[in-house]
Amino acid sequence: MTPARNNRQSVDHLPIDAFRHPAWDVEPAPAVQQGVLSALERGGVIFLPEIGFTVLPREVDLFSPRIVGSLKNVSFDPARDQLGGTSAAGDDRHTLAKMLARFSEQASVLVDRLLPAYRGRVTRGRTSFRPVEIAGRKTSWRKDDTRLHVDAFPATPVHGRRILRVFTNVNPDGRPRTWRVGEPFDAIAERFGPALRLPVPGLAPVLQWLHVTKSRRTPYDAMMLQLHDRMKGDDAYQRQCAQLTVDFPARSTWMAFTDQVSHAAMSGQYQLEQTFLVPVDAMSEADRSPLRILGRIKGRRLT
Ligand SMILES: O=C(O)CCC(=O)C(=O)O
Ligand SMILES: [Fe+2]
Repeated sequence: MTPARNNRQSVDHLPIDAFRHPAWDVEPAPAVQQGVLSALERGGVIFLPEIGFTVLPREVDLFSPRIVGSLKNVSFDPARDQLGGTSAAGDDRHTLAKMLARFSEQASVLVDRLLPAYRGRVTRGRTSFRPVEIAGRKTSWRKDDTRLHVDAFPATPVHGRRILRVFTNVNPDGRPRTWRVGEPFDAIAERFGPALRLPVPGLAPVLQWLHVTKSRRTPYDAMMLQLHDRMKGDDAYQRQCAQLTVDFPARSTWMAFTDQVSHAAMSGQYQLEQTFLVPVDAMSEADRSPLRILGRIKGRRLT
C-alpha cells in the first residue's frame, strides 16, 4: 500500500501515510479526518491511492511538453479564471483552462472534506499542469526541483501562512512520479537555522516598490527563501541526509505541507497540482509550523 522504498539511509519516521479514501467529495469519518490532520501537521505526506483525476479524450490530445514552450508549467488562477505559461490558443486554450478549473475545484472539495478543521480558513492559490518530463530537465540549481528542498515563493510572500499542496499524477502511460522525501523540518531547522540571516531592515519595501515581490516580504519569507537555497545548494546534504524514494503511481493523489516536508521530484511527466494557503492559527498543532520553529531559533517574531 505504501509506495516508499528504502533509499540509502533509513528515516526514523514514516513520512508517507496512505489513506483508503474513495473519492474527491466523500466526507470521511471524524477519526480519519483527525488522522489526516495530525499526519499532515507532523510533516507527513498524505497518500491517496484511490483518488485519480478523469482526463477527457480531447484533453489528453493536448498532453505534450510543447504546450509550455521553454517553461515548466501551465499555470491557472482559479479566482480570475486565467491561464498562463502556455502557447495554446483558441479551443485548445479553452480546453486546458477547463481541465485546470475542474481539477482546482475537485482539489478544493477534497481539502474541505478531509480537513474540516481548516474550513473557512483556506485560501485557494494557483493551479498548475506539469507536462514536462522531470528527469534530465535543464534548470539552474535554484529552480532544480530534483534537489531536496522546502517550498518558498520568491515573488509571492506567504506572511507565515502554510503552503498546502495537492498533487495528482495524470500520466496517461501509467508511469509513476518519483519523489525523494527527506528528514523532518526540526532536523532541517537545526542544521540550517543558525546560518539563516534576518533580512536587512528596509529591503522589503524596496523589493515591493521594484515589483520583485507582490507584497511585503516578511523576515519569515526571507528566511524560508534562504533555507530553500541552502538546502538545494548543499551537494553533500543532498546525498547524505536521511531520505526515502517514493513512487506515486499514475491515477493517484497525495498532499503535504510542502513548506515543511523536504521533497524532490526525480522523474515523471504529466501532473496536476493545486496550492492552498492556511494560516498558522488554523492549525491544531501550530508549534510545529515552520513559522514557530524558525521563530524559536531566532528568538523573535518573524511576521
Ligand atoms: O512536480 C513535482 O512533482 C513537485 C515539484 C515541487 O517541488 C513542488 O511542486 O513543490
Ligand atoms: Fe517544491
